[in-house]
Amino acid sequence: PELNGDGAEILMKSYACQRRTPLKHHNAFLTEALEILAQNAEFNDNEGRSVAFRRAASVLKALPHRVKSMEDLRCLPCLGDHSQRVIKEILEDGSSREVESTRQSEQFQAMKALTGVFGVGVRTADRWIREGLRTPDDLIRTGQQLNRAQQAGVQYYSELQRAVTRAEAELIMAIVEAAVNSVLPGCQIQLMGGFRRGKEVGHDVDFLITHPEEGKEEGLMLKIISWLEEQGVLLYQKTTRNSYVERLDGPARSASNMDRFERCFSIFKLHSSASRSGSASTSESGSACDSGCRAVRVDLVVSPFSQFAFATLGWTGSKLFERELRRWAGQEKQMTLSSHTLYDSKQNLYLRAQTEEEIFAHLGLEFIPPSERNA
Ligand code: DGT
Ligand code: MG
Repeated sequence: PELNGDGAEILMKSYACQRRTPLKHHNAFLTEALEILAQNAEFNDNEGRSVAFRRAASVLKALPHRVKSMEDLRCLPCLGDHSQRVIKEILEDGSSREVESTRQSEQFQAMKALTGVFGVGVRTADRWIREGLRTPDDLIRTGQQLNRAQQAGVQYYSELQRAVTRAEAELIMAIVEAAVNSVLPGCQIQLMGGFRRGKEVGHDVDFLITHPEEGKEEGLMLKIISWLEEQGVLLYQKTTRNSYVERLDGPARSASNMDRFERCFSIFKLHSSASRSGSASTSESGSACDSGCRAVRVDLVVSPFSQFAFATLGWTGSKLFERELRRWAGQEKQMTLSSHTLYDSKQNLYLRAQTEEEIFAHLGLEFIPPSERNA
């Protein structure tokens, strides 16, 4: 087994949901490289390869020390031949040729720029690149057909590229609280995603909303959105309706792993001055984002109270941690975990939970707090 600097044994579990992964770790010089290759595999629609690199990176994030030699990797799980080759090259030469040439390739950079547009996925970006387009400017210049989300994505591109700070997230929290409290008192509102895991910046701000009286949350999203629109807060919004039905014979094998909550993908408008001074200002209406204004991606999710613990666990992330939880549930426990429920296929029943702790217990896992789910 692997020994750390003090000669103590490190037992690295193989599922990320069995490990504690802090936000700050000792191996960013390796994990950033592996994550470039993971991202490139995603751009090539190769999910298996992408997950392999992400799992390898995640193991290094959980190590309590900096990797100095290949010896340090003995007995660690999830490090395939390819990842080991990359790590070896970085340890010996300071960088990996494959990683650097990927990073610099025109294809990779164009995919990064185009999938960086809100509303644009890998397939669309790939089609555009084959047509010779490279940047969001190219989309405007050539008059590409864009859907409503993509139009907003192009319009607010540079704003949405800027990282969202925790101060901005808290400002948005205050606005969301004002909206929710004025349309339905007594709701619970939780900051989710990276900010719940302790990140100081994010690419968006995620919120989960529920009401302790089951059923009261029905129709809530539309009311929240109307309130925000009246206040002139929204630059863009698209709301999807709740379509979750609990089936007696267990969860449907859905082709998509998107959850079926009432959900709103939106772009909020903040006034830059307010965003700097930390005070909310929502008085001005209108939907243009002028020079004194900041555009921020915000995701709102409404969950029935009975599913709140599952939704909380499902929307905290990280994405790899979520993926590993589901894999653990399926492969090790014959259970199906979603952001709505946990179904036990051996007993043919849904396992209820009111807290995240209860869900980890049902899964036979030690509880990992949000700040250590940065897998
Ligand atoms: P960020 O925003 O880039 O700083 O990082 P995160 O971790 O906040 O990532 P984000 O905002 O894409 O997603 C927040 C968490 O919510 C993510 O860790 C996993 C989960 N999540 C996002 N979208 C979906 C979805 O469609 N279904 C489910 N089940 N979970 C999702
Ligand atoms: Mg987020």
